Amino acid sequence: MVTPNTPSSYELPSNFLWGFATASFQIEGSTDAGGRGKSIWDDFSKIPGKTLDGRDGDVATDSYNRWQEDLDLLVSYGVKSYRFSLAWSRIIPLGGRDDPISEEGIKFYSDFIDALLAKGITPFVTLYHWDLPQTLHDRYLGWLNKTEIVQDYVRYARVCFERFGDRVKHWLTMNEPWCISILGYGRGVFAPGRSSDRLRSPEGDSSTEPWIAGHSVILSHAYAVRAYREEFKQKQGGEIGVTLNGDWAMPYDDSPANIEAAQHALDVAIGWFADPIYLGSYPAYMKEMLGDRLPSFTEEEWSVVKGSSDFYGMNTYTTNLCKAGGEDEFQGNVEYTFTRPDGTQLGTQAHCAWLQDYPEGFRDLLNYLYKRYRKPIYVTENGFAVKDEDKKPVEEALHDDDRVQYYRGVTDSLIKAVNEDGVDVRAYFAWSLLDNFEWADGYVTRFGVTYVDYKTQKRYAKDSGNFIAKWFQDHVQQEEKDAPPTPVKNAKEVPPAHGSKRASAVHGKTKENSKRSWKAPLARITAYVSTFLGL
Ligand code: GBH
Repeated sequence: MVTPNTPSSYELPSNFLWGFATASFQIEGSTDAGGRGKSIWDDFSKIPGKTLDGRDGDVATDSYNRWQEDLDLLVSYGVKSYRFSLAWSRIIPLGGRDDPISEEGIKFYSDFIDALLAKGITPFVTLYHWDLPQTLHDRYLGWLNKTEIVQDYVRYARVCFERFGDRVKHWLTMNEPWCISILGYGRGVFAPGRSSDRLRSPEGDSSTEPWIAGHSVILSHAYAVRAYREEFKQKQGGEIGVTLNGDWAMPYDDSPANIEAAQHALDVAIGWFADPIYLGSYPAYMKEMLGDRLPSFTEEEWSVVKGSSDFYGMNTYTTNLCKAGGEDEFQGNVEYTFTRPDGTQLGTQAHCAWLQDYPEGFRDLLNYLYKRYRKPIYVTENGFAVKDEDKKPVEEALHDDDRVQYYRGVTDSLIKAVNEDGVDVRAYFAWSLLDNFEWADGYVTRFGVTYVDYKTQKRYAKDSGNFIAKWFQDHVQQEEKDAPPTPVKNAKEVPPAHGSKRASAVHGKTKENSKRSWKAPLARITAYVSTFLGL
């Protein structure tokens, strides 16, 4: 176990946003309340065998009823921002562009947004986190029908901009297009559960549908962004982008085939969406692997897709060691392992098989994304599920050492990426505020920094929640406005900062502080120059 040695002078800028993330279906419950229409997860999660523990999302963490309690929790952690998602079928119960809007649904989110703002918490809003209105699936197979879904999604997005955009300044169009497409239409493990595997699904074609779904997701995102920029941005002044999942890919060893395999893994996990959106083209490997199964964009579509994200939204959890081979197109025909050639494990194993703790990979991924896509990065999800946490009594579960260790590692990587590598990172959201409905895992896998006792719905802060709160309070510079103005000529007389930055900032900007604030931009310039020189 390595204890990170973050240099004490490192910090994050005062406008850095940090907090926790959740998603509507994973926390709200109350699936019948307030006129909400069904989502594709409602019935899917009730089909025997679809969730590990056979449980559904009808109650979840009961946050539809307990949102005030959740808000108090956020306040107690001292967060600057909260990332949550809107349930499309609460706002438009039937989902479609000609279907009625539910004023009750609007009011629920509107009140919540007001309450966040009243506590000084910045809302960071995801429009779509996997809970497609069931009606749109029944009418035309949802994401498989590009012409219909693009229009319905854009109308939904417009309603949200109209009703919430006076107060919401940070929008995410889609959460993890790869998961929507591959897990929903390829592996068939997430709703709507389509797959070529007839033991899993009576319908579906895993060789074509995921790529079609992904195409619709990209276009829906892009046209919604265009609507925002043309009709709302000027008066509302917010920003909008997509958030992509993507774990760091490390070659298993230094054989050329495995080095290439790691890039192929990134091309399919990330490049499939990021290259069109940020660079205006598909990765060559996607075309090579899929041939004419990869849907192409018209010229007009390319012009809407390219440049359609104001920032890079990054969800990441782990690092995979990559070996060439295998026949899993969803991983780019690359095999993943956590076992190094010498037989050791990459890091601490989480409850879910796909996750081990490897903080160096987090830093490498930040560098890769920043160099390749050249956008400010918002880390919109990152987290860990402690092995067998569910089997522990509450008192024990609260001391979630492996999760604390995970966050120690990634925060150290984060601040080094900013201060040493010059990566422009502007936000960090840990997944998740609460233990919650973990999709196909049901409630067995717990990702929360707050423990939820599902029998009582009581919430208890875990050590990791307190760790994150303290770490960010210690490392994010205090806002200028909190400090009394310090005349520059007196700067020398101000004693150097000691102890927490919080305390030091109260005495104004010290010489040391102002020197520090140059460090990140300088590192950033150095990084740019070395990229241009091809270093
Ligand atoms: C996030 O996805 C989700 O946004 C969030 O809702 C969820 O609760 C959280 O993760 C924790 O799981 O072995 O082929 O099934 C994380 C990205 C990508 C991680 C797919 C798991 C498994 C691939 N996920 N990956 S597979």
